[in-house]
Amino acid sequence: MNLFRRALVATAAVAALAGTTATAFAQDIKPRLIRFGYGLNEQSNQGRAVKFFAAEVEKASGGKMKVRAIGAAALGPDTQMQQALIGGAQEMMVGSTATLVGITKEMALWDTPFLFNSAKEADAVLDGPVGQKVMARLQDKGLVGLTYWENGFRNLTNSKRPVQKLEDMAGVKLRVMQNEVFLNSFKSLGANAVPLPFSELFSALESRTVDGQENPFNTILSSKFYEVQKYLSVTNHVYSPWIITVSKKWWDGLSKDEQKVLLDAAAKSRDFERKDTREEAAKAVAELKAKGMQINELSPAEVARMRDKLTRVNAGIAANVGMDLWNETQAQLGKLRGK
Ligand code: TF8
Repeated sequence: MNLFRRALVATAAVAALAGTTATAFAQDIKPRLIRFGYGLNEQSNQGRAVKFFAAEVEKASGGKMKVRAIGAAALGPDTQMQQALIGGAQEMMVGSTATLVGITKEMALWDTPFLFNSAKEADAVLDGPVGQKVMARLQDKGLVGLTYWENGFRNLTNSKRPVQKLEDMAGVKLRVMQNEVFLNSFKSLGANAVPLPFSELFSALESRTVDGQENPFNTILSSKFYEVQKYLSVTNHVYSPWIITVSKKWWDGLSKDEQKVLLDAAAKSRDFERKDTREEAAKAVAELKAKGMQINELSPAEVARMRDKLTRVNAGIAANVGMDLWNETQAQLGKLRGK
């Protein structure tokens, strides 16, 4: 590089730097410490995306807003963190929408078995008017939802036997997430469903307090469930979103610029997280096999039987979330499917 070009590059670099600091100074941003809790470990897709979010917030705020990421449920299981956010003792978290159903009943929509046929459908509904409406309902309860991340399509693992048909579920003591939809869904499949927080799951599986659980491939891998579960049945019975929430008490005290930093970082983190999760999920089956899990698909006939049993819980979900919301969802899905 000749001298002239080198000088040009240097000037450009200084200008870029000055530009960032100038905007950060012009903005109404105060030093903030954000305690951001989550339930999975640092090496999980959830952990990676929280790290990404933290870096975005620091960058966009010129280092003033610091995100302290606290994983592995060190701040408690989802339900406990939600209460801390509502009370203002913690600023942010990411967790399952399923654990929010007790706070905002409309969240049960996402627990509808076989609601989405693909991640593409899930993105369209979650990011569209229905997803935004459900998210907005959190505000009366003291929470602000920023965006949905992908947890993913859930699959069944257990330590007893391969689940190849409906009857194989009989008597399997299965950990489910803590809400009525999951409880009813798995009871109707014949399992002995036991609600437990995620943070207690590994040891419950290890001690055989429960025989099985259901979660996306990513989590089965990152939480090392393959160490304590032999059989994995590919059921894809429901798509689970994660949701980033903020304490409304705290949020209301932020400037518009500070809120924008968080909203922009959330939007970027969503794209990062979904891509990363999908890439990991695509490789996970082979890895789980290599770790010694015995994996089986279900025949289309068995999936149909399961679907039939599970869709019996739909009427109850529709009534709980409200017929308007239910119909709007079905209408959007119909359009997406070209009907
Ligand atoms: C579950 C969920 C978990 C989430 C996570 C801890 O089984 O799928 O992945 O709750 O945020 O509980």
